[in-house]
Amino acid sequence: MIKKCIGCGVVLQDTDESAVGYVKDINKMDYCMRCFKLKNYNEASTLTPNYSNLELVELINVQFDKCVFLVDILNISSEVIKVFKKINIPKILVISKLDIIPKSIKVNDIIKRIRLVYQLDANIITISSLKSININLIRKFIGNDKACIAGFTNSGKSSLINTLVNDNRVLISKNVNTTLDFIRVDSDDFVLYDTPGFRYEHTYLDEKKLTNLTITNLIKPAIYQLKPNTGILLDEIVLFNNSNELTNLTLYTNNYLPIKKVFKKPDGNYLNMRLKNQDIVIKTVGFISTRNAPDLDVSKLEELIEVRETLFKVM
Ligand SMILES: Nc1nc2c(ncn2[C@@H]2O[C@H](COP(=O)(O)OP(=O)(O)OP(=O)(O)O)[C@@H](O)[C@H]2O)c(=O)[nH]1
Ligand SMILES: [Mg+2]
Repeated sequence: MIKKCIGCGVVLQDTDESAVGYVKDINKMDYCMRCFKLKNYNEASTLTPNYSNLELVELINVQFDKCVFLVDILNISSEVIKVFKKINIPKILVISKLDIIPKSIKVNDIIKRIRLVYQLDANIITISSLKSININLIRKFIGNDKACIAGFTNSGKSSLINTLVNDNRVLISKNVNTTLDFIRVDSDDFVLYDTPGFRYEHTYLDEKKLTNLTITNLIKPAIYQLKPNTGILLDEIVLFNNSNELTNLTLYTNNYLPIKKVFKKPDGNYLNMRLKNQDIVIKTVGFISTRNAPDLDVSKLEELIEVRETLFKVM
């Protein structure tokens, strides 16, 4: 009989130590070696799920009655919404990790803005698994149907499953690609499926060879008023105000990223932007709202950056 790892969903095997799903004793162990190390020693691995984004969409569309699709509040981008739009079974877009944004930001406004900015006609709700906010709305949506919890990697799918069943069933971690395969989770009320995360085409994590930039605490939006010909350095990303006006930037990003002011533009390639009430999304880092940036140079690879009409009312 096939036995699967209860942490990540891969098939367990006790024959090849270097292959996926290895356990010393298949009869006694429920976690593969990788999940055991991740769970007990927080040792990250570089394994990725064995499905392309397209394969995942196809499997979700044929195997399930309903799809709960998560995106964490700092990582909403056209790449994510494009995948959500490909799901053709009854679905709900769930904005997760609501607890990390300040209470002053009105949730209903965000939902309205998402609909408008991404031209979405879908059912959208906001949740926090950590603080158990709006979890009942998910229960109501699922009903008695065969539902899966899907979304990009690290969006909080497994955390939502554990909150829904009120038990630590599946492995969660701050790293990307924790869940590697589909996992059936039974509870008294329903059957749910955890799924491997969709992968971003290109991210800041790849750039930096990092496995996580997870934000688990409330972010404090950092507000910068840049004088003419000054800039900020966000880790390695430069935002430089070339104009002769003040430029306002509000950063909704990982608090761990070092931020420095710069008074001379560092050498490098820049994208020039003229922005008003727009957001610069930096994939897997968060986003920066601009009230007024008439001549802003932004460094770093083009694929990491996306500009959109602002989602949060600029503070
Ligand atoms: N603040 C906050 N953090 C959360 C919440 N839900 C999940 N997280 C954190 O987000 C990180 C990823 O959570 P997971 O549940 O493992 O995410 P996942 O979508 O299953 O990730 P993969 O399996 O890797 O695709 C962990 O550090 C969680 O603690 C939430 O509601 N609030
Ligand atoms: Mg997971």
